[in-house]
Amino acid sequence: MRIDVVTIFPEYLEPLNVSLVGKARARGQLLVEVHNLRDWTHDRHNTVDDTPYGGGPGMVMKPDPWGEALDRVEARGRADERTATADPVLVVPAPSGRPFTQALAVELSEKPWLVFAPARYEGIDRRVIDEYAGRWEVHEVSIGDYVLAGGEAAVLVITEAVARLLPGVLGNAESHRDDSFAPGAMADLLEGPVYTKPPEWRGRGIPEVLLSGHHGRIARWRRDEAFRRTAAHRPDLIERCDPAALDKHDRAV
Ligand code: 6GU
Repeated sequence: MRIDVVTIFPEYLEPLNVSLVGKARARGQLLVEVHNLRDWTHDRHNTVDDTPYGGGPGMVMKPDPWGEALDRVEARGRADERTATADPVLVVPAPSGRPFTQALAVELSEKPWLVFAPARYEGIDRRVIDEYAGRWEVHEVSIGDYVLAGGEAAVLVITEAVARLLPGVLGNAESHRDDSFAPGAMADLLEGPVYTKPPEWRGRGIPEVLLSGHHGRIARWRRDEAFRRTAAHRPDLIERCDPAALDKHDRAV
């Protein structure tokens, strides 16, 4: 996969050199290019924002630098044999976007080329998104019901969620299976608690069932713990789940 990020804070994306995403880049499973939006300004002050039409507080990102930047990013990707025939998918992080979910992470992980356009200030001039929506697939995405100062942190979040789904990036493909929000047996339940050595720590032991070696009972216990945790932390997930996805035992828990 190829990922381009256009931002006025390239240094904000440095965590993409670390850990899972950094390793995927080093292995060549993921190509990331971070571009400075100010490289496509032409005035002495490298201006990227201006006052909003219609008045109001804050500033709006000017369309010109974005248009030049996104056109250049597209040309660079097309010049690269790995994305020469691919279509860019534009991801615009914004609190006004559609909620980012595991399902969208899976969808994006199947694309060969993502271009992120994180905004600062009150957002990007709408004509930029409308222009590229006519040429590319565009997703406006929010990572939660709170307001960040800019979209860069959301780019880190979305990139990590997507990168770990790429083939070969996670050591053990089974690690996806029981993810909270993964489709399958534990559908719509959060993961329950986990334990490792030592068997006693500060006087606290391990739930006996995990030491029993009885796989059926362990699976039952994990399911119950997942159900309990979901009911406590995310009752909305239980409300909206298909009643058929709950087993008899869940109701007793
Ligand atoms: Cl994607 N951007 C900003 N600025 N704030 C947010 C967000 C994104 N998602 C939630 N809050």
